[in-house]
Amino acid sequence: MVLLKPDAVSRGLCGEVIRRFEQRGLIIAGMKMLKVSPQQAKRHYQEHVGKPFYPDLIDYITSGPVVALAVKGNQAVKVLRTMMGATNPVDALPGTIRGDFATQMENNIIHGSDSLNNATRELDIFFSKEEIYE
Ligand code: IDP
Repeated sequence: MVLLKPDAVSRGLCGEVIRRFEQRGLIIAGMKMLKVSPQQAKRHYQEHVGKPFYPDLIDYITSGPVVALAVKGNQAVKVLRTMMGATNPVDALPGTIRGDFATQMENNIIHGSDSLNNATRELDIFFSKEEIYE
């Protein structure tokens, strides 16, 4: 499950990021633009409740439209996480999405699930079953 975060949308980077996924051979099985509701944001980021950056994280992800993607492919979680680069863009290598397009942790362009279990949980927040295609 990928979210192109509000800064990716406002900076016009969605096409570039999706192009990289498709070029790599990953399959876009679902895609939609939406404004994340506070309820969705709290479910999505439940593991970060209580951390100092949590309020800003919720404010940010609900601040403007995002593009949600259901992506599949061979070892898709691992491949996507590698393509995304380190959470802190300062540490992200050139050639990764964050390494090429971001410098700030709070505006790091993209979310990608870190496990299949989390992908299933997160897909359920943003997609109905009918919105994901074989
Ligand atoms: P990930 O997005 O690489 O999976 P997580 O640890 O799940 O990283 O954190 C979720 C998001 O929360 C990050 O993408 C980043 O935007 C934000 N975040 C994580 N740690 C910090 C921090 O220490 N300060 C500010 N924002 C943070």
